[in-house]
Amino acid sequence: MESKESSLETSTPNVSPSAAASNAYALGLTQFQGFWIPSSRVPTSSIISFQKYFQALDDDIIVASKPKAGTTWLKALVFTIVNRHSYTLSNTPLNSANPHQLIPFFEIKLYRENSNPDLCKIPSPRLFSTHLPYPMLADSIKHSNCRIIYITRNPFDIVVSLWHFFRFMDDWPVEDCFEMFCRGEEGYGPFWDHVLGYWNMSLEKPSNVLFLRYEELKEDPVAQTKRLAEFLGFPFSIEEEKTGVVNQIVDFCSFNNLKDLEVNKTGKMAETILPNNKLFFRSGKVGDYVNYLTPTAVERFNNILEEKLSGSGLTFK
Ligand code: PAP
Repeated sequence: MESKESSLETSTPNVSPSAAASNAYALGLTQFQGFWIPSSRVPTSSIISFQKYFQALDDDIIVASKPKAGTTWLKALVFTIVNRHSYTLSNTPLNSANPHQLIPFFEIKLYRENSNPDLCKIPSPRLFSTHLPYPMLADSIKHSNCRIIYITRNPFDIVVSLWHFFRFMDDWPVEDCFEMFCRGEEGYGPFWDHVLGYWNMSLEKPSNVLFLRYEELKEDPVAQTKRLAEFLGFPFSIEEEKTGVVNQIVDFCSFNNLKDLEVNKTGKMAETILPNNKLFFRSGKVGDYVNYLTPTAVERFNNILEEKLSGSGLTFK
């Protein structure tokens, strides 16, 4: 794989398709700036435009993740926390829009539709999202004081979630998806480089980058929602805590509540190739991978991960 630093200096797409492409998902990937980008849905030109034109503001909030790590859930929480004084839970736009429509992706939506969109009129704080790895973010983000919340998840559940998600294109074997992860050739992968980029920044700039895990959110959503609100600069008051506001937000953003909203049951986002929004809500469980991956496969990936993450202090249970 080429050096990420040097590839970032060029504005010319430097792409190469996956050599091992054997299914619709893999065929849509290209190697770009050191990572595998699903370029059939995310043209590299939109990434270049984002890197060139996006001007971060100090109060911007960016939700970052690898696909299937809990992005939709985190977006719902962030939107609700930040806008809780403007909307009640009964009139929040989340009742009629999928979280992805309220916190747009730089590369999948904003810079794909327009190479230099006018983002000045978005009310403060502006909420954005990205699946791009840290090295591929616009420099203005790295040099600003804006806040990034990164969510990750046990990679085995990510593999299984991703495999299910893309079965609408191709009924591919879960083993193929797993092998791609082992090679580091999945969308926005390698997994280890993606997660390490944000992990290291969360250590270096803890007031700018918050590192969250899907499993922690599942285990104690109330504590993690408070942590999130504090990091975002929208802490809950004692009064709010006493009157149950945190619990209400957690319940509203829960898997069971979001998945049953009409927009998420039957809605579809016009700008995507996805057949419906229901695909974003499958089972929402921790550890579902044991039903799909063999212990040998798990051990193999664990060994790869141990080597790739060694010395970083980052581990996955
Ligand atoms: P995306 O990157 O395509 O947006 P993302 O939202 O990151 O996907 O991940 C989807 C996973 O989060 C799905 O996991 P599963 O396949 O293992 O079930 C989805 O069910 C889960 N998910 C979505 N919303 C919630 C929620 N509110 N609480 C918990 N899990 C959720």
